[in-house]
Amino acid sequence: MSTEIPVPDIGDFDSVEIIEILVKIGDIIKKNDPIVTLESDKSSVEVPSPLDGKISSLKVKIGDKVSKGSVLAYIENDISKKEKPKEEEKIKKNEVNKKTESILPLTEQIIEQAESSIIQKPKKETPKVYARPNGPDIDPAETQEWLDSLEAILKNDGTDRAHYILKKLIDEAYREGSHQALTRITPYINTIPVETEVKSPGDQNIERRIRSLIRWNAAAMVVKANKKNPELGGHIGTFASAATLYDVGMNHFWRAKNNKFGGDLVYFQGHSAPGIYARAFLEGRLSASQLENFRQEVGVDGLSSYPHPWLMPKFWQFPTVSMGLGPVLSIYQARFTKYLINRGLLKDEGRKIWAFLGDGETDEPESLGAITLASREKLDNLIFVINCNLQRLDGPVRGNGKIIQELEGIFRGAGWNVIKVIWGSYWDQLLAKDKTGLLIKRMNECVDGEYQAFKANNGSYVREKFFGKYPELKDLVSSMTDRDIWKLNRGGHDPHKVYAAYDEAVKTKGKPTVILAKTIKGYGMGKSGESINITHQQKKLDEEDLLYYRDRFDIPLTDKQVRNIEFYKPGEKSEEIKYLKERRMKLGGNLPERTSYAKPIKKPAKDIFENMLKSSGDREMSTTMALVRMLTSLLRDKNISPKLVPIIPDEARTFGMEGFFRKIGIYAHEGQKYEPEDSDQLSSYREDKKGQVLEEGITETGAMSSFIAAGTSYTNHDIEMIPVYTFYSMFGFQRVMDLIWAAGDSQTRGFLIGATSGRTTLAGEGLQHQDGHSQILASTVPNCVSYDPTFAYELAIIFQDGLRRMHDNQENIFYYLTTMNENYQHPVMPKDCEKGILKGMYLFKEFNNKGKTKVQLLGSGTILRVMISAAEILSKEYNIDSDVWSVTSFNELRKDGMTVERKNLLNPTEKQEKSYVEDCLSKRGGPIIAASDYMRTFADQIRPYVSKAFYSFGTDGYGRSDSRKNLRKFFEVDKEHIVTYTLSALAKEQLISSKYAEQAIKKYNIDKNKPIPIVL
Ligand SMILES: Cc1ncc(C[n+]2csc(CCOP(=O)(O)OP(=O)(O)O)c2C)c(N)n1
Ligand SMILES: [Mg+2]
Repeated sequence: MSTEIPVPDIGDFDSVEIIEILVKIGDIIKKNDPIVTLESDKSSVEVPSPLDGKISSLKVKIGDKVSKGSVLAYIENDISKKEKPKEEEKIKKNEVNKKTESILPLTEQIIEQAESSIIQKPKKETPKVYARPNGPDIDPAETQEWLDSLEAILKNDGTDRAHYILKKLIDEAYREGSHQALTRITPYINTIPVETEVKSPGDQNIERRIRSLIRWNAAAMVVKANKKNPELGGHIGTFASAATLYDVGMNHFWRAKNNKFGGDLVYFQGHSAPGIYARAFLEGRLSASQLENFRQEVGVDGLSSYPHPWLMPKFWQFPTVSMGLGPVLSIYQARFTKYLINRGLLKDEGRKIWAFLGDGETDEPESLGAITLASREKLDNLIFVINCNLQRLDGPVRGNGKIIQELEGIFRGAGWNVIKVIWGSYWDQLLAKDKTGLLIKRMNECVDGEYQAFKANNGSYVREKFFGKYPELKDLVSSMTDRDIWKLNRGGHDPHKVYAAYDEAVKTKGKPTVILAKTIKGYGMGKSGESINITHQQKKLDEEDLLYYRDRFDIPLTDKQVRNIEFYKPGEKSEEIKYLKERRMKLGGNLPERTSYAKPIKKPAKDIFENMLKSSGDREMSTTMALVRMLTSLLRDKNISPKLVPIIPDEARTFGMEGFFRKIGIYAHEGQKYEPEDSDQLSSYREDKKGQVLEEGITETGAMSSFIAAGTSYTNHDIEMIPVYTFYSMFGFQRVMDLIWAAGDSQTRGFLIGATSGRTTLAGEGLQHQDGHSQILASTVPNCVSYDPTFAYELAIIFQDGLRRMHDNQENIFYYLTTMNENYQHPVMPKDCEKGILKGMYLFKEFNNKGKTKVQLLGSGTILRVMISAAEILSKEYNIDSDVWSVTSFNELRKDGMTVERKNLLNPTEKQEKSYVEDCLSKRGGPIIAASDYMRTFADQIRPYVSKAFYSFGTDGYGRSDSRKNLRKFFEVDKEHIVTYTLSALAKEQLISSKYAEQAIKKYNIDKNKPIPIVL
């Protein structure tokens, strides 16, 4: 039986053109296979088949206009078994999967419920029975009594009183030792009760010795470098505070990548790098000479100041030192890992993403800005460790408050599992003796400024100032010496407490975990830097300080060796080295280590781009639309399609990308729990657990972090992916430049698309939206390759070459392409221009009229079209010939110019080479007039590399709202200004009389007295 395939509801559009027919008569197709592609003036979208079957007739051809209900084709769906699509088998299998999928959430829910009901293990000596908060009530009568009491209080004394009683009950529960978080902020004690702490299986003595050696070598590295050259700088105090936090992870938790396992990913706090190097030195991965050359990277095999994958590509994985970037990148890394798993591209091996951050670092909006995404997406593969040493660079983080409590409230409020590691084991006994809760009260009331001061002083100071406030507390420590009091340690320095916290974190299901570890900045540095305000910048230790440090950590060095600041590494057969290596071997290998075993993505079939190289005929479209068309075609390529990661921060409709929603789905880890209101429409909002689009919401920071996660997936997950992040060009580089810089450092591969770009193409949006400088900002990132194409074929050639370079050649570059929202016709690709497109310019058209006066017109992006119009006027009205050049990239031309110039200067006796731009222009007549929709600086970049007179025009100044025509007039990049300025330039070059320019000024009503737009 034949059934018609009509155009479904396509939203607000009527009479939409068919631009592609994707089936032939006789084709056997599956439900949802595309039949045709429709294109409105804003977007293109494929129409899927509503059922399986065989196409029996086609009712449309390319160029036809259709509306909702128009019949596209007929399909026979009672085809014989033999003819059924091969995929049928797979579909059947999928059906089974689908069922499992629908069961899974229920199972997960049950597990989740059961797990969340597991509460504090009862103290051994007094076993108690607890009602399961989410389970059945074990004593309904008792519950009813409590409820009746509450009701009576509410009735007789009102809500305030009821509130007071409830608060009292909770306080009492805490005082009695309940560790269930009943409030957003819990008392200032460890979250994990002593009784339930999981004990470390490690040999604590050896681990302490190893840690001490790492501490020493880390400090020595910084002191040595600064002795050599005080300019070099560095940090001792940060790692000193974090050593235990790293050591426990390295010895017991962080599994390396190897041929059996994908590896945990650890974002180290940037300026703790010396400690990470010091461990790698003991492991034999770095040499003493490399340590000697800490912070010396020019001409020697030195070590980067901070984690820089670009500079140490086999070692560092994540650039973290620009504060705030590590945390946000790690969140999106964790999400991207789940994305790959849910899409079936990556095995779920329970890998974890750990991020270390400073407490001061949490001031950065990037640090906390995405934490709700982590809980919303149930990222139980993510663990934050915040080193709360209470200090940042200048002084206390929250001198008048408590950073740990503040962060606890924020993270718990955001739905994270919060583990506070405040007090070390030496406090356990005191807390056990504190029957009245007075010690906890004192702990709660002290502020961080005081806690810092305690550790900057000594035991007797702590006795007086902390315990001394209450006689009962003074009594509590009366039998302890000052030395004993001084030994009362902080949780983050206690390997037992840290181990227990990490153990719980890795076992937590359904939510991310944050560990808030209290430490001491400059731990062990004594009077030279322990817990004092200048600790952060302490990079020199005098002899006395070094001797103290040696003694404090029992480093087996003589006084002379200490004076020489020697590194210490025990022999290969020593207990320490054997232990350390064995631990890492058990955990799968080295960490950090950057490798890639990804298979290159096969290049797409050539015909995928064929349509883009043809003329669009009468059809007008923007380059943003051309991009969407190209991506839609690429989604039909079986090699490329699964690897494409379209990333959009809530602007899919602006860019005409809403067709992707239905076609490839929006990634949503929970699938779609609702029927979207537009479900009957062709571009309905379809969320899917296997969805491909990363719809980020309004966060350029988040979208950029996803871009980096996807673009570095070739190293972090051994899978090459192709992120295409499309954004409003104004909210790209300008907004998230630091992340783009980090993308470069990370060796990210992918395409950044600055859509609706240029100062005058986004007419109505005004000053805050109109971008005239993103291309200039792009030029500052060394491994960013940027283009400002005008025509669809240019875009296709560039994109295709990008895939070749990043995936065939494995070059660690990324692209920035600007696309516009101005609709115009696209010509057929001129012959032999591919190389020029990629190099940055090619001859688009020659206007040969009388052969008398000539000018070289260079245009980029949308302004190339202005140059073409100006060339026509110059030819027709003034008999002036011109060569019109399409400049696809002033940035690439500049790179070539710089390189050639440098080579020539270094080889003065050799034959001097020509820059590419000079090669193009030197034999051609007349001055050069160059213009773009960006600031003049953009075109000015090639000025030094040409030998002709050069005039550049652009859109310097703030944007504003108006029509494109008026904006181009205002910025003086319309055809009238270009003609006038060209005539004037030719007069200046003595090639024509100046009267022509004067006449043009009058003819076009150009106001000579209008100020230059940079002041308006
Ligand atoms: C974006 C950014 N701003 C400023 C700095 C300079 N800086 C480096 S470390 C630091 C203080 C860090 O304090 P905290 O986060 O508490 O780390 P700690 O050293 O105490 O562990 C500052 C301001 C930076 N690295 N990045
Ligand atoms: Mg700090």
